[in-house]
Amino acid sequence: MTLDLFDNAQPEYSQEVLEEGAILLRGFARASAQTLVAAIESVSGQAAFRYMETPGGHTMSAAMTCCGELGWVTDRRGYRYTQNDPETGAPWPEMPRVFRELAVMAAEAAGFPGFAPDACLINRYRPGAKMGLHQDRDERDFSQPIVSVSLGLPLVFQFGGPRRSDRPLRVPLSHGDVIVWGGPVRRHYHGVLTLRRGAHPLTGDCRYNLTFRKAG
Ligand code: MD3
Ligand code: FE
Repeated sequence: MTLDLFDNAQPEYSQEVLEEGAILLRGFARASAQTLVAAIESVSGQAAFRYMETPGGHTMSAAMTCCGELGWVTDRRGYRYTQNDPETGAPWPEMPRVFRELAVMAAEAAGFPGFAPDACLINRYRPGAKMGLHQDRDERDFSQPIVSVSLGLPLVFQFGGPRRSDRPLRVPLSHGDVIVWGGPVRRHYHGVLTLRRGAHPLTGDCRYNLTFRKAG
């Protein structure tokens, strides 16, 4: 790890353990937020945000795009990781350096050194968008954590247990918050409640969420 990795770290952040293996780093991404949003714009200029269809035929209310060696897609055929954007046939855009550095630093700060993400899913929520309780289980290696970064408008995150019926904890997430999920909680159900209207100085009427994964 080189020193310049730390240039993107927010000096003022606080650490909160939601549950063993679920570490909330409040404000960790605040100092790099402007660079992160510019990088989101660069990625989405190459691989546009799109509303994907679920295998059940529903259209997701969050728009998505990806970067890195692998990208997550869903359509009528199912959920999977692909090397190419199905919309263009081109490889997913490279993972911006600021993305990778932030994810690696956050994982390290939470006790997961050596995180090597090969996929970043970018979710864009506009008012009215939500994500129901689900598990992330399309990745090959569950020993690696997932790092999630919230940017823009705040919302309420739902953190459940290993069964869909487990009552979820509600966690308000705001701009710059990062959560690292590793160990057994990596398989827990989670989702987000409907995004409320608002205006954020950096993102306007939306919230972005970045999730970094080791998928392959
Ligand atoms: C807990 N995204 O992209 S981030 C997803 O806010 C996703 O866009 C939500 O769930 C969002 O799959 C939630 C927090 C998160 C992400 C992955 C997890 C929590 C997680 C994986 C395992 C356990
Ligand atoms: Fe998820």
